[in-house]
Amino acid sequence: MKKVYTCFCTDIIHEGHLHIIEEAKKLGSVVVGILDDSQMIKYNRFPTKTTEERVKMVSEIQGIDEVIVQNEIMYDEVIKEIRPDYIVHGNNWTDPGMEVIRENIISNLKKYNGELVEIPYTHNEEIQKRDRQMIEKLSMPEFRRGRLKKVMGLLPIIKAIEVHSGLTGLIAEKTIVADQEKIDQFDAMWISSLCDSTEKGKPDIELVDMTSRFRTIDDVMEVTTKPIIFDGDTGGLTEHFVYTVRSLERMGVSAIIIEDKTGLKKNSLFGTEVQQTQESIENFCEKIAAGKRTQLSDDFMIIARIESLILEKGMEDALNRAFAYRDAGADGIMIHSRKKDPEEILQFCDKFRDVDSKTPIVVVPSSFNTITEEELAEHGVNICIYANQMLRAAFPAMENTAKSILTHHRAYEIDDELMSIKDIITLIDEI
Ligand code: SPV
Ligand code: MG
Repeated sequence: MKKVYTCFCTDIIHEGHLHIIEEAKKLGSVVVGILDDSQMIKYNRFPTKTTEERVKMVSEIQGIDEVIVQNEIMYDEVIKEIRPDYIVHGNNWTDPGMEVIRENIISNLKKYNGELVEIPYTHNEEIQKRDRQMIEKLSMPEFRRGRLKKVMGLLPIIKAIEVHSGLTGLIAEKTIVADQEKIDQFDAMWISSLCDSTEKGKPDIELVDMTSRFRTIDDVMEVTTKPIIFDGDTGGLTEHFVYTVRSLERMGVSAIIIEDKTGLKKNSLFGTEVQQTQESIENFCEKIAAGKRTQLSDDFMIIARIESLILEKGMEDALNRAFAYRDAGADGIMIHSRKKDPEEILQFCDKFRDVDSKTPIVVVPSSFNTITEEELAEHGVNICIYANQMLRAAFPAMENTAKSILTHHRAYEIDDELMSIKDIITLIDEI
C-alpha cells in the first residue's frame, strides 16, 4: 500500500480539509501531520488551539491511519522520516512564503521519485467565511492580549517592530521573508511614544494625550492580529496609571512598558544631554504595584523600564532597581542604553540572569544595533524591540520626494522611486 502524507495548519476542520483527506485516501494509507505551535506562528496562523487539541481534532476524522506532529515548517525532516509516496496539498499556494514550501516539498520528493499531488482548493462561501473567522478571531481582545505571553513560551526571542498607523500595522502583520531554510515574520508590535508623537508632529514629552495614543492603538488593531506592546512613557500619576492599565487590557493590548522617570520626560536617546530625573525606587514600585492590583486579566503585563544606564547611574543601580521592580510585581523588565557598544546591556543581562532565570528581559537595540537577536537570546533577552525604524525609513523617503517635486516642478523625476499607482490602489483589500 502506498503511503500518503498531508500536513494541516489549521484550528478548524471544514469541507475543504475533508476533501483533501478523501482525495488522499484514494492514493493509499494516509498520515496527517499537525504543524507544531512554534511553526504555526511563523506561518501567520497563530493557533487558538494547542498542538494536542489539534492532534485530537484531526484524529477524529474517519479514515486516517496516523496523526503525527510536524516539528518544522520545511518538509526535510518529515519526508526523511516517513518517505511518503505522495504528498497531498491544496493548490492554494498564494500566501507569502507558501511558494518556498512548495519548492521545498518538490525538491525533497525528487530524491526518491515521490510525487506532490495538488488538489484544487475547495472555494465556497462557507469555507471562505470560516477561514476568515479563524484569522479574525485572533484580533479579538481576549485572544490578542494573551498572545504575547504564549509566544514568549514558544520562541527563543520575540521580535517586535514599531507601528504608528493602520498602514505600518499592516506591514508588521504581513511582512514575511522566506527562503529554502526558513520563513520568518515579526511576532509583535511596539507603539512607540517617540514615533506616535513624531507622526503627529509633536515632541516626545508625554504631550500627546492618552486619548490620542489610544486612537493610534485602535487604528492598528482594526487591521492586525499580532500582540501589541504599548510604550506608556512614565505611566503618569499613579492615580491615572491605573485607569490606563484597565483601558489597555480591555482593548486587548498585551503589555505596557513604563519607565522610571519623573517630571518632564524627554526621549532616552538624549541621555544626559537634557535634564531628566529618575523616579525613586519606592515611588516607582508603588506605581507598578498599583497597576498590578488594578489589572483584571491574568495575561496583561506591566513591564518596568530602567533608565539607570541612560542616566549614567551605573550598573549596580540598574540591577538594584530591576530586582526591586520585579519584587513589586513587574511582569518583566526593560533595560535601556544609548551606547553603540552592546557591552553594558549584555553585562546587565548576564548579572540579572545569574540571580533570576525567569523574569522576561526586554531590550531596544536602537543605538547598539550591531547585535543580533540570536546573541541577545543567548544572554537571556526575551523581547527585542525595533523601536523607531519604520518611521525613520519613511521620513527621508517622503522628504526626498517633496524636494524632487519642488525642484522639478513636476513629479516625473521621482516616479521611478515610488510605488506604482496600480500597486497603491490595490494595496488594501476590501472585505
Ligand atoms: C520609544 O520608542 O518611544 C522609546 C524607546 O521609548 S527610545 O526612543 O529609545 O527611548
Ligand atoms: Mg518612548
